[in-house]
Amino acid sequence: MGLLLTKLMTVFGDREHKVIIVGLDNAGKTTILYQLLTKEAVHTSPTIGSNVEEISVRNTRFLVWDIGGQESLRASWISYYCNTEIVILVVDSTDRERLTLTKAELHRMLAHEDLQNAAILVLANKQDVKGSMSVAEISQNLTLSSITAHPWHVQACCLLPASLDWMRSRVIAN
Ligand code: G3D
Repeated sequence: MGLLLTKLMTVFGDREHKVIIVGLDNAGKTTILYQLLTKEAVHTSPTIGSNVEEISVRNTRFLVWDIGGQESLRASWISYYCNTEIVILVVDSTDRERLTLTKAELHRMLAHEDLQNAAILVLANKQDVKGSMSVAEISQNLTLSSITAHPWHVQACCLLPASLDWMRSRVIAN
C-alpha cells in the first residue's frame, strides 16, 4: 500500500519542492509570496523570522519560505539552504545604493555547498516606480552572466505567471 501510494505520488508529481525567497529588507519578498498565492497586493509588515506557504503550479507543489532580510537576520539564511531547489532573489529596483550589498549576498549564497544544485530566479521588483533600474541594469550590476554553476533567470516580477512556469520547468528537468 505504501509503495503504491509512493508510486502514485511520483506519477502525480506530489513531491514538494523547496523554494526560499531572499533579498534585503523592504525588497518586497513578503508581497511577492502573497501575490504568488493570491495574485493580489497585500499589506505587509517586516518579516521577523520567516513565513512559509505552499504554492501549486499545475500539479507541481512548492514549499516557499520567505526569510527576513534585515541585516541581523541575514546570517540565519544559511539555516534554510538545505534541500532548497530554487532561490528567489527579490531586488528592489529603486534601491541603487544597496545593489552592491545584494550582489555580495547573492554571490556569497551561491558559494554555499548546500545550494550547489539550486536554480536562481532574480525578480527585479518595483518596476512600477518611475526611475527604477531596468532588468538589464540589475543583471549587469549583479554580474549574473558570471554565474555558470547554477541555472538562473531574471525578470521584472510583474510577470509572475511566467516566473512560476520557469520554476516548474526547473524542477521537472531534474
Ligand atoms: P520585504 O518582505 O522584502 O521586507 P515587503 O518587503 O513585502 O514587506 O515590502 C516592502 C514595501 O515595498 C511595502 O510597502 C510593499 O507594499 C512595497 N512593495 C512591494 N512590492 C512592490 C512593488 O512591486 N511596487 C511598489 N511600488 N511597492 C512594492 P510599505 O509601504 O507597506 O512598507
